[in-house]
Amino acid sequence: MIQFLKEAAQVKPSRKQMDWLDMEWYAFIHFGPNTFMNREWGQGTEPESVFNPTKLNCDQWVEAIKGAGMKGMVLTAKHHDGFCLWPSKYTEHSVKNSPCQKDVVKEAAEACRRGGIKFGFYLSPWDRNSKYYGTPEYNDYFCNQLTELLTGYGDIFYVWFDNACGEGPNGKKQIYDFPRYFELIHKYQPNAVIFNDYGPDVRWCGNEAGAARHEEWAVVPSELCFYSPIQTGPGPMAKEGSLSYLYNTDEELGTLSTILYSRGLTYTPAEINMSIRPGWFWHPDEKPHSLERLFHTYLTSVGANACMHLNLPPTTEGLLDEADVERLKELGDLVKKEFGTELFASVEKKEGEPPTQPVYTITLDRPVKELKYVVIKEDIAKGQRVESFRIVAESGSGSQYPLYQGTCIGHKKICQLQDPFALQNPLINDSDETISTLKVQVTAARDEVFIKEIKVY
Ligand code: FUL
Repeated sequence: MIQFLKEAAQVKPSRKQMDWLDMEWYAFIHFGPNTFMNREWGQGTEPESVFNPTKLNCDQWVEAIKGAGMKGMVLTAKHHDGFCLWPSKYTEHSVKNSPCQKDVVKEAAEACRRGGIKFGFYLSPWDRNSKYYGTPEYNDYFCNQLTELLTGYGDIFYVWFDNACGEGPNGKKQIYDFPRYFELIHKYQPNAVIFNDYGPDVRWCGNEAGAARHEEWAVVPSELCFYSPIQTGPGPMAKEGSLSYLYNTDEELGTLSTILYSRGLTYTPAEINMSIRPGWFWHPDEKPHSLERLFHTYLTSVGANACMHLNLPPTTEGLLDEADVERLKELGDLVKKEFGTELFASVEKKEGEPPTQPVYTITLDRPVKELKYVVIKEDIAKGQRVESFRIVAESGSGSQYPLYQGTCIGHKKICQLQDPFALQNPLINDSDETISTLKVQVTAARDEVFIKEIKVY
């Protein structure tokens, strides 16, 4: 068991995964014929003429995204309807035969470049329009399109595959050649991370509601389904990688030793994705979600060892909806307000503690009456190790109060001191007491702990 944990602690992220985690949050843009048909999934039979954004302006998208502090954008270059937002040489079902006549991928990539944010794309393998779908030729078709996108639009930070494998024309099913797709990405855009539900670089959190789990580990069991052309049931995307999960896997995955020695563990952090409004595509009768809900998702994604991928669907004009822009601004402003100014404090590691149970003392420059957040980062370049920790406050008079009890940390843990998982904090409601010192005590870890940063807000 101890050996197993030590091996789990050795599983490390790649440089590109670390760069991606540092981005923390970025936008999704769902745009295409569905926008004009008021649909979520097109059938592939929509005439190209429906795609007619009258005021397309990708700079407006970027301005809103950047203004909120997000670091990138991922555009649906092709959704399940097979319509290409760029003038692909390999199909007639694209912008080139629409009244729009613009290469929307190019417009978006260039706007990102101008605005200083990163650009990536979503390319749906499920194509309800292509006549090749359901035949081996489809993989050639798909690779040709993928190559166009990988080679024609500058640096790509992210290739996002929706793993859906539905029926094509005449109920045809397709076997996707993912290893071949991945090879192309590695060849043309070696710094791009790949999302394909189960990895290889980023995995799905298992729902589209923006709901993260209390414990989201980046080290999860690799599974055969990673490179299998047809996925069967949930893989590690829907799992948290916690010790109890890894340990109780007999039924689903086999014994612990089978996992470790035949399938191994992999560093595959989660993405929490959701749309700012109910649909992925824009619908005139929908409204954005509440600020509370979006901020909660921010805390439990960016602040829980994952990234947040927030969809902002342009309207039929080709602009982001003003209501979404306004809500996004509120969200960005709230993030800046809550995390813009940290409290001055010094952090010291106590000598003599066991390497798996270090204690960090945080001394505030001046005592405060209220604390909102403690933000902790592990040095994940060395692996993810902390299993559990607690935060204790010391008042000016020397009394100790439990503030928070947490599980994993990883890239970044935002401990919200009033969240439902926190223990009651008597200091917050007590007008006489002040906090001068905090202790972060790691209570269990898989191996020696390396904390990179602790900040207090
Ligand atoms: C899903 C798709 O079916 C939805 O339409 C959307 O694109 C979402 C992000 O992925 O699997």
